[in-house]
Amino acid sequence: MDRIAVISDVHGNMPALEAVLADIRARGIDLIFNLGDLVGKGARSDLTIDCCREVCQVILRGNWDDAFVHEADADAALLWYREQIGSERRAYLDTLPNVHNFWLSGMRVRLYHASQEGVYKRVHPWRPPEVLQAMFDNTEFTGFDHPSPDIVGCGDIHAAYMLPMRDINKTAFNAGSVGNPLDMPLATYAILSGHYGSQTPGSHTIDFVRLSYDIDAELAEGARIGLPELNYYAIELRTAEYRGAIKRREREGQSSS
Ligand SMILES: [Mn+2]
Repeated sequence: MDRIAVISDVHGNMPALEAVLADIRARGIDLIFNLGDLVGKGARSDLTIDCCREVCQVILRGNWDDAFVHEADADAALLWYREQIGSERRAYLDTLPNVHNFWLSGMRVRLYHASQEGVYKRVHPWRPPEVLQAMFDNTEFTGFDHPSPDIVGCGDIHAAYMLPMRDINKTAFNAGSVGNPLDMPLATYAILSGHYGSQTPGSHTIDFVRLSYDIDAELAEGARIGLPELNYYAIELRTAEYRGAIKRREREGQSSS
């Protein structure tokens, strides 16, 4: 059996990435596929890009990677992150592909960052069946050169899941987030096993790994280099609550007082 580590949404958090890579190495896994969002939020987008380029065989484009390259209306935080990575890494981010298709024990697997519609089109697992089933569609974004997959793997929402869809006999999974998990404050990734590249039916597995890592070290690095919105970032890492929800609560608290 071959094993593939599927990592996503590292978001510049090097202590989390190092914990995940150490775990992957300890298991003897040497295929690592990355579903994008290498950058933004965390302290070291620059080092994260360099490290992932070295260790990942596949790196897909995420919405933050795309915004780092193409967002014309950049706010102060985005400009700070862009400055950190410099022009060569920014040009590299613009080379990242949308999808990766492969066979695993007779199953067609497709990986992408967020959904079949693009990096900015989010799908949560509580959406209606027709929305979830559309995750397997071929679109302009996925291309039309491979048939509809049996298994789709994505990231983007920073929350791991596995979702069998009995009506269509397909499975979607979300690899969770390495560096900015919003389901529980542990660095998360997925492991696929099966015969990589084989069209012969056989067994496969989809597993999830949750790891504690040095959150204090990441926040200390953020403080040292003046990371934007460090206070919100600290709450996200320690409690897994999204900063958008925290800000909304703060606004509501102000308006009611
Ligand atoms: Mn993300």
